[in-house]
Amino acid sequence: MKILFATQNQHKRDEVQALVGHQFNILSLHDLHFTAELPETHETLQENALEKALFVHQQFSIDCFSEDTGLEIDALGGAPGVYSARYAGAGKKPQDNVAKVLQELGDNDNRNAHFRTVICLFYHNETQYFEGIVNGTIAKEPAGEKGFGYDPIFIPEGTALTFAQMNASEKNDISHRRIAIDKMILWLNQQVG
Ligand code: ITT
Repeated sequence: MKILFATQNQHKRDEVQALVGHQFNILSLHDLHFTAELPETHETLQENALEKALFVHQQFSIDCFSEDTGLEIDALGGAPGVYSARYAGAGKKPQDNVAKVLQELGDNDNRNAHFRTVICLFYHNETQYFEGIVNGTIAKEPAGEKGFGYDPIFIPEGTALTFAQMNASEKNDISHRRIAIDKMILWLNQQVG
């Protein structure tokens, strides 16, 4: 089955293609030569995910899904959360976002955080949501070159490594995105029998 992933983030697309295996062919906006930035104007991950999926559905009139992800840090009252992409400004620069998190947290001992992904699937004119959460802590300094975004400072529970120190498959085994995608695939498989 072919399905369009409404994202401009190629890292996300690559992770999701690896997660779903050969059963699904994940088309990206890049494959369709559609380069417009997707709107994210709301205050919740769910609303933003819906907005992105609707925007793309209106362009192509085909089933698609989008996802919005936030890093939610307890000691920062859940920030950067829904504002994760632009936490340090409109430039959306990952290094600046990471630096801002470390600066805001300072020496705070409470470094508990989680990544939360909300997928919005537009399938046969109905909307479905799937959520994935992974708990962890924020490192004192960035470590690792792999992954993307906040991966160099996020240490998932049960490990001593940041996501950026893990291979793609190690991150994919336990990630927020993995949990949400598994739920979506289960649901899609139930629809097609
Ligand atoms: P689209 O909206 O086009 O999907 P985006 O990169 O803007 O792409 P988000 O708004 O969901 O996507 O991203 C929120 C921020 O969180 C952004 O800075 C990402 O780099 C970061 N992020 C998302 N998933 C992540 C992950 O698995 N690991 C680390 N950082 C992640």
